[in-house]
Amino acid sequence: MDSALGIFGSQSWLRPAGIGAASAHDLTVAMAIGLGVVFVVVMALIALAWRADTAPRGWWIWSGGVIVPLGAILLILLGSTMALLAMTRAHDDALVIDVTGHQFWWDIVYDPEGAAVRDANELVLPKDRPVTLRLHAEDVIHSFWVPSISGKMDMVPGRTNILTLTATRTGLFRGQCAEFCGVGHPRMAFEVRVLDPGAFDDWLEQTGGEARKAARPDLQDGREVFETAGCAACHEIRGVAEGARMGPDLTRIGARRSLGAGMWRMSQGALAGWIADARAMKPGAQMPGYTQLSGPDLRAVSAYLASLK
Ligand code: HEC
Ligand SMILES: [Cu+2]
Repeated sequence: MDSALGIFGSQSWLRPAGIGAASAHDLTVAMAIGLGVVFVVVMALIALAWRADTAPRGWWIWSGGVIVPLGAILLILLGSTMALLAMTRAHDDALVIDVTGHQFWWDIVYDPEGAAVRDANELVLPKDRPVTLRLHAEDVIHSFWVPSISGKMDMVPGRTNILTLTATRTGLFRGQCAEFCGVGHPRMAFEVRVLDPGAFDDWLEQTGGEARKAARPDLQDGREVFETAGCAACHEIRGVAEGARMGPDLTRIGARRSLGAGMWRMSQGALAGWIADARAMKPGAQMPGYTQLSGPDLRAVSAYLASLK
């Protein structure tokens, strides 16, 4: 089976796609250049001192030893760091998205006080619009990080941390939990899709409603397996079984590119493998294996989930 690592495009801040990542990038480049200049100047001064035969005057010591390092360099660095921090604070007109870290997946609710559209394991963002992420954790500390777009922020149980970001380039990016949270931690990733604002609105509207109806008899069988095998104790499919939150929302599972929080390329085969034995595909996954399902039942339920787009 195809591992999904690396199919989600960029996870690099060297080609930034968000305001936070761009300023971190610019600050790093400016620091590297600035420190290069300081290095050359200091080396030149040492060479001069080596050749001079009188001791340096007080003025040299005050300016080179105190004023330049403290005043110029530290203040500039402090100022730009503060400006960067200010960018991560909340905006009034921003789109609000609740993101909750679970072992080892992501629950996502768009516009929680309005349309409240729930999805999981992929984050879709409108280009050039500020977004306020309200970060929560269900069980242990996780950390939200999309290196191409923004700096990271911890997700702490019982707290709400705010991260404001603005994506500036459409495309596919990769996010990753950045705080060790248990065995499944390295496999707690997600995909980030940045869409043009119009496409984002369409996507949100389409994602909001109930799940697509099971159109064929085999898909209806699959829905029945979902309802009778106990899946609905942990998973929601809007319009079929609602309210369970222990596992990712599956209303649009077939539309995700990846399965298992950014781990495997989505396909009916991967879904069947996952349902039969999730822990074989993702050590530590908090979902029981369903080896007892008959072959036809497993096929039907995975075909049904794949059809939910
Ligand atoms: C005890 C709760 C529980 C039950 C019961 C359960 N699951 Fe899960 N399921 C989870 C959890 C938790 C995850 C997330 C695991 C992870 O990614 O670490 C998950 C993940 C999944 C995923 C991947 C979702 C994604 O976004 O990639 C699918 C598909 C899935 N379950 C299908 C099923 C089906 C079908 C059944 C019934 C046959 C079922 N589950 C029963 C808890 C459960
Ligand atoms: Cu985590």
